[in-house]
Amino acid sequence: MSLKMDDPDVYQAIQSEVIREKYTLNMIASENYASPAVIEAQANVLTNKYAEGYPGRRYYGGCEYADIVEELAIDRAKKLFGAEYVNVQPHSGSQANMAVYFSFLKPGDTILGMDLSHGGHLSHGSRVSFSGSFFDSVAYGLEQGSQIIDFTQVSDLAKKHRPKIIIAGASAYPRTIDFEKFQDIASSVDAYLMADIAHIAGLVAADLHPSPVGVADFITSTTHKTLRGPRGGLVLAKEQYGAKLDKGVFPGIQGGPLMQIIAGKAVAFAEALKPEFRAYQQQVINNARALAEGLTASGFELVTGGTDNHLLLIDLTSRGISGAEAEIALGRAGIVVNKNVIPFDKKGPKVTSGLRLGSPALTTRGMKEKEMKVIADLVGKVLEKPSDEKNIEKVKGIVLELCRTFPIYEHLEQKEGWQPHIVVS
Ligand code: DSN
Repeated sequence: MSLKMDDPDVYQAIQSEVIREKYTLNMIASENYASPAVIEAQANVLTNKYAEGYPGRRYYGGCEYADIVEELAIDRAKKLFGAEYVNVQPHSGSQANMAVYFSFLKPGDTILGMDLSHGGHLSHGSRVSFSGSFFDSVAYGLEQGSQIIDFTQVSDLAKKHRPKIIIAGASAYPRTIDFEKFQDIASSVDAYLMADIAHIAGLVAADLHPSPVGVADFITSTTHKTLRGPRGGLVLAKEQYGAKLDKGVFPGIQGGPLMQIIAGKAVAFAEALKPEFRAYQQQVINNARALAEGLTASGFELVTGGTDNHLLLIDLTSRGISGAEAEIALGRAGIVVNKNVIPFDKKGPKVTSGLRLGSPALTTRGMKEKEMKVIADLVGKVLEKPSDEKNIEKVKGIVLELCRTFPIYEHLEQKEGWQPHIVVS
């Protein structure tokens, strides 16, 4: 019995994904390579188990081992972040945010979050998300010149609109976020503060970015970005909010928790408690800086001029190429990135004037500053002549060499008996 025999179509698609991940450079800032232990923890019989409720107070029998798994995840997350209360059940970052809003706000209340087009997230109040349709959302942005968060605007909007909650956090912001400043503003208008640390959770856990724990009322996150765990969500808070948040997650917005994912979270939190994790996060930052320096040396303009964290944004406005075109050209060379709007972008989200690049996944492969300089140079070469196939093939050769020198998931590649959809030359 095996997936390969029972369902060769799904098996082949998964194997092709293994090949794609092994032989391309993943520079998507929100992605990473979870460890074999995290992946194993998610692929097992825990997927069978209904465990609605919380450890020791479930609505189903047979939850004794589910309880152990969830308690391990909660205890480890508390230790990792120094948090009083943790909920590991949200299926995603958006659902972690939804759980906070629905626990403490009423439909029609005002929320103040970062503008999606300035680096915020859909669930921070965008009109196309539940956050912008259930709530009256107001958005703050970045200062035009420095492209850093405009705290004068945050404060002015808070005073004018008296939001019930202010959201600090971003999906595409390359600089340190001053949570204390946000808290001062939230306190001044009697609003809750929610810090969404989905992108920077690994840096926060490693003490390499100021932590909002003990500052913000609620902290939400995903577990799969810099934190390098399974795909999922997380809520941290002060103990006083615990009972309401527990109800807000279940039965408020979710049914049964995904126990196999919670097992993966427990494993990832234990990994993040090891000293090697801090060294990894330091290298993530060093690599993002090296990448920024390399790109600047190749003549690229970067939003804010550089980075303090794991990601950077290239402003392509002066290069005569859109983010969408650049993403496709780089993809053909085996460099996987995503187009991204930049602050005050004149192009829409399907075209964009920017690219978002991150270092977490490449750093997991063991790459360091030297490789970042080489990769910055390759990005420059592709975007110099995005339609020159010969040039792209040449770059692809160097990309493959880098991937072979810094291998990943060696144990997952099936060398015989199947045909990959992706041909590696
Ligand atoms: N889609 C994620 C990102 O790429 O940043 C945020 O949810």
